[in-house]
Order: sequence, then C-alpha cells, then structure tokens
Amino acid sequence: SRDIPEPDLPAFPPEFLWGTATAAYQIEGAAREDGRGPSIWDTYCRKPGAVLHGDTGDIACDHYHRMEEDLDLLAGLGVGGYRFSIAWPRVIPQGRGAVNQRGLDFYRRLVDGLLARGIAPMVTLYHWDLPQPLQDQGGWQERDCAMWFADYASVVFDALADRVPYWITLNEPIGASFYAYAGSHAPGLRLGGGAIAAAHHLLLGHGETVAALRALGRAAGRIGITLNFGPTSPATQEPGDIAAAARADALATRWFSDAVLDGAYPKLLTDFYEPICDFTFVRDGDMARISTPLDFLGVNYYKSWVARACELPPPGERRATDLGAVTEPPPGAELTGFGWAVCPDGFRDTLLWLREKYPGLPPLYVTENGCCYEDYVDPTGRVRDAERISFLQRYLRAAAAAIEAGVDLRGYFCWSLLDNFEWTAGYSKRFGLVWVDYPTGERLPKDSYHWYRRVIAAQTLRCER
Ligand code: PNW
Repeated sequence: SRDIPEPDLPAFPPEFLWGTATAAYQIEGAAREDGRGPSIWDTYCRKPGAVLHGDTGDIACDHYHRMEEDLDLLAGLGVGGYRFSIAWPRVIPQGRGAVNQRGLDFYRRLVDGLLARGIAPMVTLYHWDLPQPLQDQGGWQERDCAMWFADYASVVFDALADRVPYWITLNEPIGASFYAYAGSHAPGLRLGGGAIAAAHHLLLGHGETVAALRALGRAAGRIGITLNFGPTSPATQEPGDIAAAARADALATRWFSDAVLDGAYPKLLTDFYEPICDFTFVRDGDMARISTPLDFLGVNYYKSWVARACELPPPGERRATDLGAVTEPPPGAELTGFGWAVCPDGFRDTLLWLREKYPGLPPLYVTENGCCYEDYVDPTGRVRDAERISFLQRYLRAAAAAIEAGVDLRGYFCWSLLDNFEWTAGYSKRFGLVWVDYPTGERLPKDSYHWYRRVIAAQTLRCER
C-alpha cells in the first residue's frame, strides 16, 4: 500500500476529535433478535418499490454479531471518537412501556468496548428508526410522540449517561419529517401541514430530551443535535429562480437551525406554507423549549445545490416538500457516485455562515461528511478508492480553513466506518472506509481507511510534540 498518497493537510488543533459515524438500522442487522421490535424502516423496506432491489436492514453489516471486529477496526484506525445510534425498538420494542434489557445490554457492551479502547462514544438517540407501534398511533404527527421520545431517552440515560461524553438527540430531523411524511423515506407518507407538524414534534422531543439530560447534571455528558446543511443558490438570475432557491435554501439550511438556535421558524417559509399549514400545533412555550441552549451543534454536510423555479401543485395536493423549486448540482461540478456535487468551498462557507448567522452558536462537530463511488475489490484484493481519498483531503482542507478563520470546530466524523444500508438506495451506494462483502459480512479496509489512519496519526503526533 505504498502508493496510497501521503495526507497533505494543515495542522488541526491538538485536541481535535477524529472519528467515524454509523447508524443502527444501516449496520446492525439482527432485526428480530434479542427482543427487538419492528421499526418503520422494517415495514417500509417491504413495501414494493420503496427501496432499490427490495433491500432491507434484516442483516445489513451484521454489526450486531460482529461488534468486536468493528471495534478493532476503529481501534486500528486510531480514532478518538465513534458516532453510532441506538435503535429505539431494541430498547423499548413497543416504543413506550416495557424496557428490553437485552437491547440495552448490547449498547452497554458497545460503549464499554469503545471506552476500553480509548474511544469516546458519541451516541445518536434517533436516527430515523421509529418503533412501528408508535407509527400505528400516528408517529411524529402526534404531539405525544415528543414525550414518548423523551421517555425512551431517559431510559437510555439511566443506563449509559455516566459513560457517554457526547449525546445527539436527533439525526437530521429533516429526513425524519419532511422526507418521511412528504417524501421517500419511511413511513412514506405524502402530507402537507402534517409533515410540518411532524418536524415540530421532533424538535419538541429534542427540547424535552435536552431538559431530561440537564436534570442529571454536568457529569451526564454534553448534548447537541445533528442537522444537515445543503446550501442552495439560484441557477440563474431570473426572479422566479431566485425566489425558488430562497425557499429551497430556507428548508435545506435554516428551518431546523433557526428553530434550535434562534427559537423561530424562517418567516419566508412560514408565509409560503400558509395555504397548507395553520401552525396551530405550535403552542406557547414550545419554541423556548426547542431552543434550550446546547453544548454543541452536529453538522452533516454532503453537498450544495442550485435551484430553478417549477410549477407548484394546488394547495389541496401540495406536500411540505413542494417548494416550487427543482434542485440540481451546480454547473460543472464534479459528482460523486450519488450524483452529488463535490463542493469543499460550500462546506467551508457553511461553517463560516453558521458562525456569522447565530451569535450564540455552540462549538461545532462535523458529525457526517463523506461520499460514495463505484468502489470494487481489484484482483489483488484491494479497494483503490483514490476518489474518496481526494474527496476527504479536500473537505478536511476546507475544515482547516474554517478553523483558521476562527470557527470553533472541535471534531470531524467521516461517514461512514462501513459500507452499509443506504436507505432507499439499499446496498447500491458504498460510503465506507471499510468494504463490506454482502452477504458474507466480510470486512476489507479500503485504501481510504489506511489514508485516514495516517491523517489521524500525523495529527496526533503533532500534538504529542
Ligand atoms: C445522511 N440528501 O442522510 C444520513 O444521516 C445518513 O444516514 C446517510 O447514510 C448519509 O447522509 C448519506 O446519505 C442524507 O438527499 C440523506 O441530501 C439524503 C440527503 C442527505 C443526507
């Protein structure tokens, strides 16, 4: 592996937290084992046409049975942190009520295995896998779901709060609301105002959960939320395109961050949503609860877009994701295997923008950034993913530039440790530093794994000097 390029990066702060990220449904498998209940993704994967090739997370990377091997892969990488999510239906199979001790035990072993290897666990409490029984009661469209979530979080805190330094309430609530209730994610509904209410109830659950952890005192670790940022600019200078891009950008960058950091939804969009949403689900005190101060903000960044205007369905047929805008990659952009634009400058600018826009911004962690390409195992048994190395190199330079410009960025978690179940794309998109052979489950570190290991080692050496 001598031909893997040397990392070429400016120095990061000595205490910078290097890591990788995964999510429960995407890697665990063991969907019916040890008392786990069904989630909305188990159901959705069985809906014809919902997921490419009818793939499911039944086996996934079989991480549930290969946890020790995956812990060793993390240790071999030399990461200081690992971000994973806890499956609510493993801990409380019915969503509320009886706790499944065997589910909790799995995560206790995972946390202990990380700590034994000197790796800090960063735990996401909700990465989109709502227990199906709760969906049957209305899911996030129900205000009560916020309390069901906070109750589940409290069960997890009781078991693990003394050992987990970083908590994340929600991963990308946009995916769990707008895409789930008005798009192509589970449960696959196509709602208008109902999806906006779901988003509000997710945020309310976030606020209640922050309060629940706060009540345990400082020893219980730090808490934040992970939001996705997909900055969107107009494709042309036509007024219609400019207005369409402003709406798309408000949803893709500010709907959730304004609520959490400023205590209000962007007026541009609340005005636009007026024909489909009366916002009566926002009650007195909600926005204060939602904007409870956080210890850190998790930033997921994958790409930027440009948008043009398109026709809007009449209000009666309009979904929350219908913004009268179509998005596409910026012209001339290099694309990843998903057709997503490679735009490290957009990443740097997003980090700078966050600092400008929100005066009380807490420290940042990049909780996801990464790419998929047409990786393959070559005849010598190697995965030569030079494109991923180049991608990561450029994004890490952008992160360094943001730090240099004064952004309080404390860590970077590459998505993902393993190739895994990429939601509606099934197993067709490989984001891993480690190749997974489906369905034998065999792991093979890609060239990018070795490259990232050297990045981390070089940065760590710098801090020891
Ligand atoms: C994130 N988009 O999802 C999720 O947090 C991960 O679970 C996922 O595997 C990863 O990014 C890669 O997709 C996204 O369409 C899903 O812009 C869709 C989009 C962005 C992020």
